[in-house]
Amino acid sequence: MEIQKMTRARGEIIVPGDKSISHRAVMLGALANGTTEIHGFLRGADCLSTIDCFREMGIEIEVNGGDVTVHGKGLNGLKKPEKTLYTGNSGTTTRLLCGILAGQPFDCEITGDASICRRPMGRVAKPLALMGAQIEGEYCPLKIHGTALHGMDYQMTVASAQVKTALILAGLYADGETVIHETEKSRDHTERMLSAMGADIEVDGLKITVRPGKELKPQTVDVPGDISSAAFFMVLGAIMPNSEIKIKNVGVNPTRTGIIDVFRDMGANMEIVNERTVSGEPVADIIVSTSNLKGCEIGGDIIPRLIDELPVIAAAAVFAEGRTVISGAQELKVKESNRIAAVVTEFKKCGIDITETDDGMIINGGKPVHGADFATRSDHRMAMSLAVLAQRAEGISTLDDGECVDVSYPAFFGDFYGLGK
Ligand code: SPQ
Repeated sequence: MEIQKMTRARGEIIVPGDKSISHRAVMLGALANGTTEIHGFLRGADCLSTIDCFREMGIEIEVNGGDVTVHGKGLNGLKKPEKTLYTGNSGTTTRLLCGILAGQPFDCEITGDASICRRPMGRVAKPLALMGAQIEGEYCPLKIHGTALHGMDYQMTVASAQVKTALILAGLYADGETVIHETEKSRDHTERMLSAMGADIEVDGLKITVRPGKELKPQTVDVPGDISSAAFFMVLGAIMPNSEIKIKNVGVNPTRTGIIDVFRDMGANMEIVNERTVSGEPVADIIVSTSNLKGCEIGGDIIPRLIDELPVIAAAAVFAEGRTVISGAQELKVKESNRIAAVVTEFKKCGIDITETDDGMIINGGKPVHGADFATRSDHRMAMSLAVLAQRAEGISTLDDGECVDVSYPAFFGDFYGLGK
């Protein structure tokens, strides 16, 4: 598809519900005793895969627009699925399910699409094995033999909310205390939601302690807008001339707001207003207008707080004066695509001065950019980042697969072009 060009981007927008919170609300709702109501649920392909998997395990789930009702059957209420659980393109579904399924009284299999089958699952299977889990395979399809689990004290080796959450969920089924030490603070939506549901969970900095034995109480969950989706409009508003975009009702949990910190560093014209707490999560409106961005250094413990936003932050860096260095972001290599190689290869097609490094990239910004025929690798975040980049590129740009945005933001192009009218 050809990317239509706009001359400016102005207006208000509400981005779809947070993907991470939507997944967790369905999963924890299924394990709670009673009915969980979810409002503002993200009806993207990934979260719908989570719903399908739980329906396959006997959980009744009603979907009515962004309102989802999950009829939870308690921690021991899942039934053995009759077929292989299919997680589509969703790493979150696959890895979090490993944690839940490891301690069930049945065996099952999980698999997903071609991208999921290339993503490492040993990172959850190995630490879960230390709790007694029996998971065959380091890549999908995985065979999970449900078994009794025991608690453990575990030092994580990778900054990953998915690995952490898989261990926390397994901890709900273990016969003793599970202590997890994170390397860096990653998104903590699971900890917040479990705590609201009455689970025995304590968080002390990078240390999380979970004890089994408590029933989960159902909740009403109001899902805020996803800051990872808001990021595309934050960058668009900053790089386009004569522009101002207000993104309403965005989740600003401090474990997710690395892009706000980076935007401050880059000198973006940005305001965070109407800050409040909804369903135990911080929420705000974000206003970004045309900015004279400058390059900056992005690395260290901020990386897990903006990992999914890095492709579009790289697009911002292209239009910033000076050099931007992104380091410590090797996790990008194991996402829906290798997002370091993907960004560098696609950006180079536009004449951008960008260099790949082992753990990130270096961009020398503020130079002319021309359009190109982009390969998205069917990675939703690449497609949306390239659409933003293309707005400031001279000439025509195309995407080989615009439909992959369905994974996290099915209405992306409508919302995007709406701001140019
Ligand atoms: O679910 P999936 O496919 O892994 O999605 C991505 C994304 O870009 O949408 C990553 F590719 O988000 C992850 C994120 O990178 C969602 C997530 C979560 O909900 O726990 C955590 C992050 O992954 P990780 O590996 O750092 O734990």
